[in-house]
Amino acid sequence: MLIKPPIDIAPSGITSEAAFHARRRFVKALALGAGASLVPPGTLANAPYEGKTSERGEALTPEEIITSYNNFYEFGTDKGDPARYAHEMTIEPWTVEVRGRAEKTGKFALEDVTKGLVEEERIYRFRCVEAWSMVVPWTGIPMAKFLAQFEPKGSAKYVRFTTLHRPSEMRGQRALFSGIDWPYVEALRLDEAYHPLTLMVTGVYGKPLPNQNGAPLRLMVPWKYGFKSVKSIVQIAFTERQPRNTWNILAPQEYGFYANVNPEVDHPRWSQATERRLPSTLFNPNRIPTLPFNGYGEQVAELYAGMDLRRYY
Ligand SMILES: Nc1nc2c(c(=O)[nH]1)N[C@H]1C(S)=C(S)[C@@H](COP(=O)(O)O)O[C@H]1N2
Ligand SMILES: [Mo]
Repeated sequence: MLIKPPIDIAPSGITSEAAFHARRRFVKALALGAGASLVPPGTLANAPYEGKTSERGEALTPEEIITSYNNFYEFGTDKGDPARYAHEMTIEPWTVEVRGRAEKTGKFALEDVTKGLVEEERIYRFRCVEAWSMVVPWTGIPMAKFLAQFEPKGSAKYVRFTTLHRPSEMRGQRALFSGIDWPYVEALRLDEAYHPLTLMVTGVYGKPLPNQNGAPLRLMVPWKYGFKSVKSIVQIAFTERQPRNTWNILAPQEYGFYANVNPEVDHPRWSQATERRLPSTLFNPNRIPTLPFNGYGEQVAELYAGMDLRRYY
């Protein structure tokens, strides 16, 4: 596994002394580890997180919050359920099936679909449709590179991602009244999937992705609401027509296909104009304005040129 240093590792501007030394340690570790290959996917050796921020200078959400406050309905609907029960899911071995409009289809071992692909660290804002948000240092493979290895055909216009369906290990899938028609599915237009910001995530905070965050592979599209970022992916399908997605099937009036973060289009039951940036408490709610496309408009707005974003929500 090749490891590329985080893109914002270059010393720039004013840095705290601790962060400076942490960076030096990291650069040293990189130098020592150059050519080493015994690093599990999702691992960035000794990545320094002290004093790290997003490109807008926002502090990272603590790792303990990112890995204990989750949505992963396969393990229950309480925010604590995934951290409590996701260890019951076996992630080794892991197989990914590729089907549809591509030259290379079939069943592949996880090692074979990540082999030779360079992982990067990306610090992204992450905004749930429920109006809470985090700033997360993800590790992952640019989705364009991940998908290109399957050689999608010209007729492929969308890509659909499907989560593991294994009721014996996912107690939420055994629940009688879950409402969701398992497995959880999500999809993107192929040009959205190929956008340089879109990531196939394998890790967080420099470590392999914990099960509750969607190990071993999950989608990340930082300008869209969190429900698009489907977890624990076992199938990828290239399609000509727009696939349905789980939350759109469940409540089409509330959740669309596009799900671009948009402070001007409210959820029918609550406002999307602001968000609670975690950590958020009763006394310090940390409520901040929500930005169009979650602050990534400059990079992605052109994908939707000419589209009525109230209609295509
Ligand atoms: N398979 C699956 N993927 C899923 C979900 C889910 O319930 N099942 N929840 C989604 C929602 S609503 C959000 S906000 C994010 C939460 O990701 P996190 O727990 O890593 O913060 O995962 C998304 N991916
Ligand atoms: Mo969400």
